[in-house]
Order: sequence, then C-alpha cells, then structure tokens
Amino acid sequence: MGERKNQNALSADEKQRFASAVLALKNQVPSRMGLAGRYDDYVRMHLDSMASTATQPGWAHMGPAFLPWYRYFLYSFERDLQAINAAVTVPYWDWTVDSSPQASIWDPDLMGGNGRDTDARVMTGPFAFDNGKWIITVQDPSDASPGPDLRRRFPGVSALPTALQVEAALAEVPYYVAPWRAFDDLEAMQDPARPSFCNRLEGWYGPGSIHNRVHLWVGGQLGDILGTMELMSSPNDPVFWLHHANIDRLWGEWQRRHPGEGYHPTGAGDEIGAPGHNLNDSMQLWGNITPASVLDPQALDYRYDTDPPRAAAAAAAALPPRARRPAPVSAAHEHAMPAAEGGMRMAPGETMFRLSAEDLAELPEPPREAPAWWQP
Ligand SMILES: [Cu+2]
Repeated sequence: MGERKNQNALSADEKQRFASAVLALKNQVPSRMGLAGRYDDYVRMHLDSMASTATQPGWAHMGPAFLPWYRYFLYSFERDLQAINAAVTVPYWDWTVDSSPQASIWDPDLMGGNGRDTDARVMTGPFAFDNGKWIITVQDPSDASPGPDLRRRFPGVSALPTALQVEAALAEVPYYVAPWRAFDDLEAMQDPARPSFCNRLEGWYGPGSIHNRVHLWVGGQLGDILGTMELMSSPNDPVFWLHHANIDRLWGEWQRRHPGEGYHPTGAGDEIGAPGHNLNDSMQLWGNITPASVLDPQALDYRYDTDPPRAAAAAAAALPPRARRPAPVSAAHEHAMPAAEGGMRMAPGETMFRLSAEDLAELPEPPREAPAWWQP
C-alpha cells in the first residue's frame, strides 16, 4: 500500500524521486491523447472537466463530485508515476503549517520558488522554464497572456487557509445539500449550498475559501499575467498535486470523523444532482468510475501518513488477493471533450477560483500586488 507523506517530511531521495518521475511523465511517457506527453493529458483532462453550462456544474468542480473526481484523478496520476518508479507516491502539502513564502516546499529540491518580478516566471527548481524540462503546452483558452513557462506570484491573497478554518470545515455536515451544486444560481454565483462539507472545502462559502484560496495564493497576478495555479490549466503547476492530495486527505479525515454521514446526492428519490455527481453515476471522463467506487481509499490501495492504523486494513490484507475489492481500472478515460462544446465562461484573464462571500465581507483582501514585506 502506497503511503502519501507530508512533503515537509520527505528525504532528499524522496524529493528527487518524485520530481524525476513527474519530469519523466511530462517528457518521456507518450500521451494517450495526442499531446506532447502523458503529463499533459492530465492538464487536458482538467480543462475538459470544466465543460459547464449556467445551470449545471462541470464534471469536477462546483458540485458534489468535486472530492471523488479528484480522488480518482490523483489516483490515476499516482499510478502513472509509479509505473515510472514504483516507490513514488504523491506528497501532500499541509498549507496550514507550511504557510510562508519561505517554506521549504519552495526550495529548489522540490517545487522551486516564486516567480520573478518582471513576468512571474519561476526561476528555480526542477520545473523552472530555463532548465528546459518543463515547457507548458496545454493552455487555458481564457488565458490573456499564455506562455510556455510556469508562473507564480505568491502570495496572491493575504494568507493560506488556517488550521481553525480547516477544523470548522471538518465539523461541517452533511456532505452536500440540495440543489446539489455550489450555488443555487451558478451563473451569478449566488446562494451557495450550505451547510455542506464538500462545498465548504471546495471554497464557495464559509470562512477560509479553502481549496480555492490555495489556488489564488500560489498563482497570484502580475498585470494581466495570472499565475499558473489560477488558470483552468492549473495542473501545469506540479504543486497542484500536492495541494489536491491535502484536500483528499482532509476528505478522508472528515469521513472518519462522521461515520454516519454518507455521500449525497444518492441519485434516488428527491436526491438527483447533475449527471456525474450522483452516488452511482459514471464520473466523466472515466466510464466505470463512480463516486461510490472511490469512497474508500483502502480500495484504491493508498493511505496518508496521518491516517490512523485501521483494523480493517489488517483484516483485508489477510484475505487472499482475489477477495479484495479490485482497484478501479482506468480503462477508457481518454475521450477528450471537444473544446468547442464549451467550458466555463470567463472573461480573458479572469480566474475560476474565487473567495467566498464571507471572506470577501469579513476579511478585506489587500491589493493583488505582493505586499511590501515580501521580497523575492
Ligand atoms: Cu484545485
């Protein structure tokens, strides 16, 4: 069973193995979608997931499938890395602890640092454009200043989510409520679905704007240049995976704390959400993967270093292999959605990630330029 570790606890070897596997996935493993490399398939899948109308959430965001969609997305990505090096797992970034622009995650041996003053280009680490191994090819069509380079301009908002905000989100029940999407009015982004854990963790209501805020903090903005993490092509910044691993870890924590709280909508009775968002729906782009099939991380054969040991884990390990629940197979998951079918409607340069109304009202944000205390 693969163990996902806190990035701040990785050895030098583990950091190097992870970065090397990511670079190999980008540059050496062939794409299955006609792109430059296998890594780019994930950027493309993420873009495709944004297909949306004014009345329905996309496949992966602004709806209940947010957490299961990303659980499988991470799982599939990790399996691809493990095909390169079986010892690799995706580390997680606990941004409530490693919350400073000087944290070691930004050192040259892992994610590399902030972007430079002139154009937000990341200049250090394995993914720095000038090293020649990280050329961005799948672009966000709404990006006003597309470029081949990884860009960051943190801190793009005043602070990362705090431990208190995360604790408050972990106390939130149920999983989701009607109308089974982030907002009653998705287009106007009004009347968020509350109270509900998934919507709060994604960041559409409640103090913290948790998942969204991290994208905004890392990406930042410089004139009309948006940092990579603010774009619909945000998996182009490898820190995306470390962020989403932490989100997935927190979902597991919530599942343990609330054993009586199941996934909603069930798809039965009056619990009918958008296609792909009900308990037993196929999640786009993966025909055979449903939210129900990824509820138990143990069935996917991974754990986090913060998970308590589970008696059930030992019992399952004692069974003969064929009696274990099979991990879902990522068979036909590469049917790309034609870009012409649409996507989130955004003005050029506008980010898909927003702070919640509570954060905007209670915590006025500073101007989007870096504050004076931050000297790259
Ligand atoms: Cu995200």
